[in-house]
Amino acid sequence: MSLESRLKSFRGRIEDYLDSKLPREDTAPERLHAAMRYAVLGGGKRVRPALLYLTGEALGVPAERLDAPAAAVEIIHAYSLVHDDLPAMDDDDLRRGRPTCHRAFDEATAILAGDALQILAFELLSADTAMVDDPHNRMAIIRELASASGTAGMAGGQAIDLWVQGRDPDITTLENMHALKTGALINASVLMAAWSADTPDPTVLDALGRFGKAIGLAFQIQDDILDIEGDTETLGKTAGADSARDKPTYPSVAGLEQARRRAAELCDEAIRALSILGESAVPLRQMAAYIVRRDS
Ligand code: GRG
Repeated sequence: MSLESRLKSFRGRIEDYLDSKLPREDTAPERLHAAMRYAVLGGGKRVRPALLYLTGEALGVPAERLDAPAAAVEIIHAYSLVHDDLPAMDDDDLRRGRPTCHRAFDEATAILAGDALQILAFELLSADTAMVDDPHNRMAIIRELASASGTAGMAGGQAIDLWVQGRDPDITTLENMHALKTGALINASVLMAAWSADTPDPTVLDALGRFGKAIGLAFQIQDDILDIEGDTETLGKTAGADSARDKPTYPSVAGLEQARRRAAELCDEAIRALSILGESAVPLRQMAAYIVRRDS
């Protein structure tokens, strides 16, 4: 099966699962539920769930075990986009080709929807009965997502993002910010799948950790490149928003050519890290290449 067909089938799977787990908008509080569903459903590439399913597939983990972890990481991602778009943060009007959550609803509802989504992700991970049996593995899955979302991950990266605005950071600071803000959740997607195996092998965990870190950083560098080269319609969000806000990005600090070189280098590094998995990791290697050649 081609990578495109796999991605399409994972997208369908996670879409149905998310739809079944999000609170219905005909139950109270209806407006909050509607905002949560609006933020999660009907858009997005679903890269993090796809990475999680592909990693699981490479390790022979049944897909049913991966549904709750895949949904949890996508729900955390959706919450981060809702909060990132708020007037107090990036103040964006367009996300996934339609008005941002606070524009479609209102600011207070968007803040609350983000908060409730964050909690829902952890509720799913603590309650799902199809996940890996061993409670130690389940705790590791919860820990991966929690630490990737907190100050050692996404929230920490966002704090650096706010701090660097109007400053002139060096490339090390910028890479650290990207690794935390975006890379940590992508890495967690890979590691949550690895912890879903019956007996996770420390060597495989280490290799997948190196893979996840490299593609996580590459993903954000490509995002920075697309902010310059992409168009609003294909991206589904405002192209050029970073430059308009005078936000330091990989290309603005290191130049476009160096940004492209670094993304390609990280893609190679990611692919090399998978050597111990042999043939079973071919789709994951294709995914690494997709991440640096994507146009949205
Ligand atoms: C308030 C505690 C607290 C935390 C907020 C807002 C926030 C933390 C973090 C923001 C992190 C963020 C939005 C990073 C950008 C990541 C990124 C590249 C998003 C776009 O991801 P895609 O391309 O989007 O996968 P789709 O729409 O395809 O899902």
